[in-house]
Amino acid sequence: MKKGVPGPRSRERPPSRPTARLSPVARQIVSGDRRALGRLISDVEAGRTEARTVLKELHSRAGKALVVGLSGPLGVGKSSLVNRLLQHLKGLGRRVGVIAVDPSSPFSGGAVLGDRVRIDRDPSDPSVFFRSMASRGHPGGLSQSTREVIRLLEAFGMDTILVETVGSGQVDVEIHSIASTRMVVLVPHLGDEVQTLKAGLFEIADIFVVNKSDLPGADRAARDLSELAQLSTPVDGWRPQVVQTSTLAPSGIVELWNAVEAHEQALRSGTQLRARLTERADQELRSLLLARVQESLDQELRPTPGWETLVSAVVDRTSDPYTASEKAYRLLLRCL
Ligand SMILES: Nc1nc2c(ncn2[C@@H]2O[C@H](COP(=O)(O)OP(=O)(O)O)[C@@H](O)[C@H]2O)c(=O)[nH]1
Ligand SMILES: [Mg+2]
Repeated sequence: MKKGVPGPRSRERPPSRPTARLSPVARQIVSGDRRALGRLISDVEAGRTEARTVLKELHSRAGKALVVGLSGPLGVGKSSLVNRLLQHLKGLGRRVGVIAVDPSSPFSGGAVLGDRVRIDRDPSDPSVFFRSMASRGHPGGLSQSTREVIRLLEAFGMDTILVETVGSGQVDVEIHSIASTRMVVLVPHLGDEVQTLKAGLFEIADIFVVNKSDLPGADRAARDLSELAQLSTPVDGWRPQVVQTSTLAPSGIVELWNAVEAHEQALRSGTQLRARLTERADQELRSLLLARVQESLDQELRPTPGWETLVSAVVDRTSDPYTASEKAYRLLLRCL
């Protein structure tokens, strides 16, 4: 194990900090109560305020896990890779949390779309915890829920968190950027997949995975991606690496995990780790603040006569909406 990369850990829970001052629910989480964790995650997803209280308590206990994002188009084999990585990580003695941000990921036995892969899971295995998250709901936003579920899994004692998302636009890019190592998964015939990744995932890949390398064209695809990677500016000495895998054989899984560890090592020995953590904290604060402002707007400003007057003025064309919104902004500041 290289210096600075967390783990491998034993399957035993790490020595815990004193829990006497924690609330009962927070204590259940840090002591490894899976049912309590499941319930709290549901509270987080529903945006219940009780969850917020526990999240506050647990923040200082989180932040140490290696968070790995797997993103890319539907059907490229992300869930299959998660399966294979899990086997490897269990062999390393890691405790792994898996989050699939995908309504149709059948972790919980939901409908299986087409021939998509079901993650093998053993509910009694204490070293693994799965959660699939619906892409709808989430009053505070899907990205915020993801951050909070990661926080809970870390406090629960997971040292590795795998986050699977489907490459589809801005929300996916946002969730993907929560991870410290970001994999983008593709398959040998890259044409269409590369097009669908124009949303920006491509720029935030630390590792490109050419999965289904048992199919023809994998070498070619890997070469093309390596050439692209060579054009990028190295960050802390790291240029995106390209790894070929096949979950059928399986092959390339160990190499893939080694690339993750090498990337974490590069992050830790350079300036990027702090930069990424700062970017993540900045995004989270912004998202919480915007939610708070939105709440004040709906609950405190919109019911006031001042707001109604501004709206009427726009309707009567005695004010334009731009001027009215400036005035509304000043009114809102008074509400905050
Ligand atoms: N030939 C081949 N098929 C694979 C490989 N990995 C996954 N698949 C298949 O690709 C399909 C989609 O896999 P899945 O893991 O659900 O993809 P996801 O949508 O990206 O999570 C399934 O039928 C898998 O059996 C691979 O390495 N080689
Ligand atoms: Mg999947």
